[in-house]
Amino acid sequence: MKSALFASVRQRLRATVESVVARTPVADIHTHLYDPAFTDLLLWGIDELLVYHYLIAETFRRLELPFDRFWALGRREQADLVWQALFVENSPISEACRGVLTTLHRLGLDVKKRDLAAVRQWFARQRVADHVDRCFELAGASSVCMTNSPFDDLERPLWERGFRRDERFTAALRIDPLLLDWPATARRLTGWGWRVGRTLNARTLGEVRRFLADWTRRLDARFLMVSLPPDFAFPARTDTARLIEDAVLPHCREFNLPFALMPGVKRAVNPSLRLAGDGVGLSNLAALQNLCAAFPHNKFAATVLARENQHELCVLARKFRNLHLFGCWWFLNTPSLAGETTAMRLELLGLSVTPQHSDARVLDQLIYKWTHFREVLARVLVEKYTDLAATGWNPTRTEIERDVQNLLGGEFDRFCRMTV
Ligand code: RAT
Ligand code: ZN
Repeated sequence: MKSALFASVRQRLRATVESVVARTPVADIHTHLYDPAFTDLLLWGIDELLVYHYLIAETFRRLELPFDRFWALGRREQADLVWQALFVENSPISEACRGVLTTLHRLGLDVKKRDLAAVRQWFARQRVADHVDRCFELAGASSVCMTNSPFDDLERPLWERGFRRDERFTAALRIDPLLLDWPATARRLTGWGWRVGRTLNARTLGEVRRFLADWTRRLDARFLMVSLPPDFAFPARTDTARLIEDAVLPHCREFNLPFALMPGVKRAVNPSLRLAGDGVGLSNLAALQNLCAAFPHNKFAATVLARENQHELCVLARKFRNLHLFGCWWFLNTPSLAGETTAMRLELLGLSVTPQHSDARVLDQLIYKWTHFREVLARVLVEKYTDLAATGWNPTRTEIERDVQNLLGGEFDRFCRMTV
């Protein structure tokens, strides 16, 4: 009797949580999408979905074609090869494959026909402005944060010219080249008129801060970001550590902006795969701990790539209120790993995290990344609220709505606004 009663509590909670999680808009804090004003840089459509680098890596496992021959093909022919290898000759079970099908299905296309030509025809009839609205609506996204690099020759000119912003696309200032290859970046900055030198002396560091201030204002950046190799160390006698300490962190304090670190990526472990050739390594989180401890008046956001780092990362966030965890990044964005990572974070940190970002590179991917993650999140939350109900603490719908809003962007907003 008692357990029958409890099963019905659980069922009611499930219905509430699923409906709240499905309806709550998400502010997606990290994507590689662009404001439509960037025209061709905003990728969308079936061929872009198929040549996503996650799928390219999987396709090469099945091709005998030399890498160069693949890269010499046009995008449509590459997409044909991906479709043939991963969807026709094998069942599309992987998370990235399933994502294409979820996207098409939710757009109203009939995937069971396995008719790529018909899918292409449907996309050819779409207009980009309407398609942006539709993808946002189906993903339940209220805004997406772009990844904006002043060092990207394709996007820089538009920022310099100026354009009318679409408010749904917020900006983050990405500074990998600045922090990871100072000699080359110093040459580029000099070429653009900044008075920097190879040596990181006071004048150069001051000029880097002026550069950061200029681009923060130009982008109206919400935070600064860098991805880092697993062996990133701090403190250290490196250009990277010096630039962080004497340019990036003072800049972030001045503008009250978080600095987002993404450690764990081993770039180009197989360069033949190009963008698909990056790997993962176990990060030394002592660097992050040292930063949080040494700079209590800076705010750090972090997502770490290796599964094996996740527990230590949660414990670190328990110790430092100036550290905000976000996202199940890249190779962690699978239902099983996102599920375990999210459950662990909620168990150790409660609701003071941002459990996911989409990392979408193609507009349409917003649909599947959020459809899939909402399933994961609802599953985890049903467990957690059921555990609470077992104590007699019955979460109300209003409380559940508040919690989900916070997980899907509210907490990150609060972190951005807070002063430490
Ligand atoms: O997930 C990805 O698409 C990766 O290629 C990276 O872009 C990563 O998310 C990053 O921001 O460096
Ligand atoms: Zn990314």
